[in-house]
Amino acid sequence: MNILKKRSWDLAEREATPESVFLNRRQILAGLAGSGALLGSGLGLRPAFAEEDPSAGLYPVKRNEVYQLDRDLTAEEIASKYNNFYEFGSHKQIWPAAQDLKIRPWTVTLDGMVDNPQTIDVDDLISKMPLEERLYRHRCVEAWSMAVPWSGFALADLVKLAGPQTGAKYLRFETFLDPSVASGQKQSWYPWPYVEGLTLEEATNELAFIATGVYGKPLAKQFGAPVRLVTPWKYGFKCIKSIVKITFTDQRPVSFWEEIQSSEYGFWANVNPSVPHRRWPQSSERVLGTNERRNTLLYNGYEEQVAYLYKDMKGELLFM
Ligand SMILES: Nc1nc2c(c(=O)[nH]1)N[C@H]1C(S)=C(S)[C@@H](COP(=O)(O)O)O[C@H]1N2
Ligand SMILES: [Mo]
Repeated sequence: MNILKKRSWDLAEREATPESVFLNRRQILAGLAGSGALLGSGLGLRPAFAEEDPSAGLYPVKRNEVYQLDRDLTAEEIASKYNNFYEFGSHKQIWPAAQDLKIRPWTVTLDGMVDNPQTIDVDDLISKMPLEERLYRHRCVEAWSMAVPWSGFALADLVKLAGPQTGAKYLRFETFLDPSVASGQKQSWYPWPYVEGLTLEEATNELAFIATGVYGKPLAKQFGAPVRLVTPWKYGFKCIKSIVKITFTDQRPVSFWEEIQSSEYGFWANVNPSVPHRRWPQSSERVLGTNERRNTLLYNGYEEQVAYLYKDMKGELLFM
């Protein structure tokens, strides 16, 4: 038989947020709720997305067309089943284990050198921010890559909410700590919780983004729900997941991987094809889904937006 099956990697960019599909699903769900045929009622209609997520109704959000890709988006099915999230295991198939993470209630604390220190409920935070969708490339230091439609808001808006004081130079991000849910955190040789850092200047660059959703829905847990950082010009490990705290400081934060192995992982972690990592040459990357090999681009293709940040830096290891 000749069945024409659409391969997952045929997903075209314009299908990233199949608005009609999601809207219809939402309408159907609303209809079901109204008719008493509730979710999880045994009809097998319980959606895999937005389970108990009060922000589900906010998505999909309008795409910001400024951010264009040079490749197809990675299919959701591929991107959501190949993740790094060491809290749930040191392999790529952590998505089932990550479903144990409770993402409500959830608060994010903004503290340190700020005028407006606060602990804010994640839904209050999301409702305050102008949400948009951005298509970004994502490049892991392990030399695989994908292209993903994030939803969320500019990190610069969150910086504004905090109100950094004079002298604040860095943002230090922290992931939740709960070994009873995240069994990886029982492995005491790792310096939990996961920590990452940016300079204030990087954090207010237009590309720096806080993702609250992906593929036109709230973030699935394995992507780092309910809030995660996205810095597409840096190696993926900078994109800290499931953030609970952001501290503004004058001290350069030591990140999780830097603490573990400072000869291999540094603070800056900007993508550069001509600076090999000890274990992975960085000149090319494997595209998830297609396994195509592509040449890696300086700053992951975002040189125009970010090169100025590093122009006058001498003696810094910018590319590890
Ligand atoms: N808290 C936390 N954040 C994390 C990680 C992690 O293990 N824990 N892994 C990082 C790495 S190495 C990568 S490549 C990206 C992977 O993001 P993805 O699973 O959404 O592709 O998340 C980053 N953020
Ligand atoms: Mo990574």
